[in-house]
Parts: sequence; C-alpha cells; structure tokens
Amino acid sequence: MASSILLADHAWLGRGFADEVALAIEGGVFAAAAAFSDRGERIGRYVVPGVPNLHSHAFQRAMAGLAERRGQSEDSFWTWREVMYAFAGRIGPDELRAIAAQLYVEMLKAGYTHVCEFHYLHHRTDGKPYADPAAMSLALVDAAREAGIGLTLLPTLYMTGGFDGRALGERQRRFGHEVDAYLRLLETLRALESPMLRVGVALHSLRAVPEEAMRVVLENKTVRDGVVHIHIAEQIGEVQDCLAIRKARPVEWLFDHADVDARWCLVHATHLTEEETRRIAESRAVAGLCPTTEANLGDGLFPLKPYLDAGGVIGIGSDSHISVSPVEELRWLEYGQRLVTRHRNVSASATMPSTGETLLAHALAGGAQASGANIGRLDAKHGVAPRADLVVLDDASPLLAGRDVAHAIDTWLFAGNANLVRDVMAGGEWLVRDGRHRDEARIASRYRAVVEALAIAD
Ligand code: NGQ
Ligand code: ZN
Repeated sequence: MASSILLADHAWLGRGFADEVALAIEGGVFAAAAAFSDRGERIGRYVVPGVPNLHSHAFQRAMAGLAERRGQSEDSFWTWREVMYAFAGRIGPDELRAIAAQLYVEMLKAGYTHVCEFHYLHHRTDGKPYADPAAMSLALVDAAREAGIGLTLLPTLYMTGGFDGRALGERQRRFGHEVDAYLRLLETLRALESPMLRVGVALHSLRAVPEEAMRVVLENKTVRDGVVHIHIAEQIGEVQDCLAIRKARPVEWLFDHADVDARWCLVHATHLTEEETRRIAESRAVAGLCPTTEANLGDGLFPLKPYLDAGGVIGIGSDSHISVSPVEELRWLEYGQRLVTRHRNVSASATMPSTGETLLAHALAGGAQASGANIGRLDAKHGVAPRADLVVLDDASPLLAGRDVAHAIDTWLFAGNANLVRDVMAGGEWLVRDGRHRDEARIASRYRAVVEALAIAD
C-alpha cells in the first residue's frame, strides 16, 4: 500500500466542495491534510468520497430481469418473492462468490466503495449447515476481497415464516438459525474484522424474528457495540399482519420493544405514520432507502420531506440490484417525491439549495453510519483518519462541459445516463481507472459461466 499525495481541483470536504485539496494517503487511510504543491499527483477536477451502499442481497443480482413477466394471478411483492426463493435455492458458495464478485465490480464502477451485505442464504437447501457453517458468509468475504470493495457483513437471523411464529416454509429452511448457532456464526466472522471488513447484525424482519430471540441477540455482548439492520414496514400487508398479531404497527412495535438508536438501520421503513416518522428521525437511526428496488417491487414511497424536516438520517442501498448505481438511487429518491408532491427540488433546503449535494451528503453520512466503518469522507473527523475511499468524476465528459463546481454534483446525479465515474479507490488501492476495474475481465467471465450453467439447469 503506497503512500501518496493526490491533488484535486475540487474535493468534497464535510458537506461540499473545497478548492485545491491535497489528500495524503498512508496505510490505506487519509492522513492529516497536506499542502497543495507540485509534489502530488493530479487526479482530477472533481473528487468525492466513495459512496456506501447500505443494503445488498448479492445473489439477487443474477436474477435481475427474470421477474418482469406477468404471472397467473396479480403480480406483487409476494409473487416476486416466490420467483426469488426459487432462484435462491440454486445458489451455493461457488455461485455466490462468482455473482457477488461481479456485483461488487459493478458497484465500484458506479461509485460505491463499501457494501452492507444483508445475508441470509446460510445453509444447504434442506436446511442443514455446510461442512463449514460459515461457507456462504465466507464466499461473500472472498468476493469483496477479490473486487476490493469494503464490506459490512450482516449475517441475518431468520427463524419464523410470519408474525404468528409459524415454522419456516420449505424454501425458507436454508435461512434459519437457532439463536446459539447464529451467535456462533457471528463470533467466527467477528474474528476476521479489519478496516475493509466490518461485521454487524441483521434481524431479517419482525416477521422472521420472535420477540424473545430479538431480545437475546440484542443483549449479547458481541452485538452491543455494532450496527443492527432490519427490514421493516416495506409492504402494507406486513403492517396489517403486525397490527393484527402484535397489536401495533411494525415501527411502533419495534420502538416499544428495543432501544432503537444510531446503531440501527431500518431498511425501507416505507409505511409510516407521522408519529413513527418522527420517532425514527429522533432516534438517529438510519432509514435505509432502496428506491429502485422499492419501485420495482411496488412497495410505496417513503415520507422523505417530513422525515428530513425532522432531522432524520437516510442512506441508500441497491438491495435486489435491479439497478446498481448511486445515481439511479438518488435520482429516483428525489423523482418519487416530485411525482407525488408535484414540486421540484424536494430534498434541498434553504441552507443547502443543491438537490444533488444534499442527497449525496445524506448518502455519505447515513451510509457510513449504517456501515459501522470509518468511511464517507475525505477529511478526518474528531482526529480519526477515514479509510481512503474516493471517486474521481470524468471531467472530460460532455455532460460536465460548461459546468462550474456549484453544478457538478447536480449534473452527475441528474443529467443523462453516461457513467461519470472515472477512477475509484478503496482502502488506498486504485480499483477502477478510466472506467475499468483491475480484474473485471476474469470476474465477468467466471460470472458468465456460473449464470449460464444456472440457466441450462432450468
Ligand atoms: C429479501 N427483499 O429478504 O430479499 C427481501 C424479500 C422478504 C426485499 N424486501 C423477502 N426487498 O422480505 O421476506
Ligand atoms: Zn432487503
């Protein structure tokens, strides 16, 4: 890992651009600020922190496009889930490694430098553990290392098939754990932690985790200092079931039964009352928004404006990977709001008038918080040097012609469809240069072989 000084005409510091910035990199982190001089390497006009992707189910990348045909009955999230389960049943460790590595290369090329993997494909399809019970988790760790992306691995607790505590269905069996075995898996993975690999906890959903199990896991000492992710209130049906069985709405129930704070990431949190919106905002938990997946699955729209007005924290994820791009997530986050409110620049405010900069600042801060990693910025915070993750935009692109620094991020996020991400570094390593990942040919050809074999076996 070389030490170096990188020079940017404009680099994103704090919540916006500063001019003529020298970034000193040492041991994979941004060391104390350096002087802007000839001794550094000029890397480009616009340099921004790598974007954290706070929600991913990597295997679903390989089924993108396979659930867009009408079925017999009315299509919904729940019919999509059946297609997804059938697909998931065919993924073992080798398939997962190949799919995830390809996905992570695509993420890096799009500007994501860290991913939170909400991982629940733990066992063989009959529910029996692999010879190494961590085999599927380790396939994700390997894939992240091959691609060079930072990873927050979130082994996911999944125990029941519904709020009524019913047993897992046949196709859910491989997701399941008893609490003890789950905590053992967590401990095995915790031993591997490094600056590029964090380990947190995920509860799949209130549907999948009984109250008592949730309590035991949250009280466990290895869990207490890490991040906690959960899918919540994504579909109306889920809110109704929760109300019927637990006598409270999902977010309401969670806040009444757990100390939800800044360690938490509430994924989707789509269907909220005003009171629930306020409670999440005040808790400082991250709302983990995945706009392209939420649109694709017909989930509904998050109440963004009231939530941001209440000071809420958000981040973005690509979830099912129907799209792999922070541009698309942030663009659709804003566009969904414009379409329902019939206003423009909904996310921006008087203090931060640029919609693009506002959204990027949120995604960086909220994503870093949900990752439990020291990322999302180019400058030290409280004296702690962040990991050296950065994105250089392609200033030679016609899209950026005639744009000054005040319009660079708005142009990146809202104009056109050409990918403006030119160079990407994570953990102090250049992974993407001139739009190409250092190992993309090998990783893509292995991916192709795996996905073609899955298609032949159909
Ligand atoms: C998942 N995905 O775990 O992959 C879920 C679907 C479920 C999204 N919610 C399955 N987007 O929620 O039961
Ligand atoms: Zn999810």
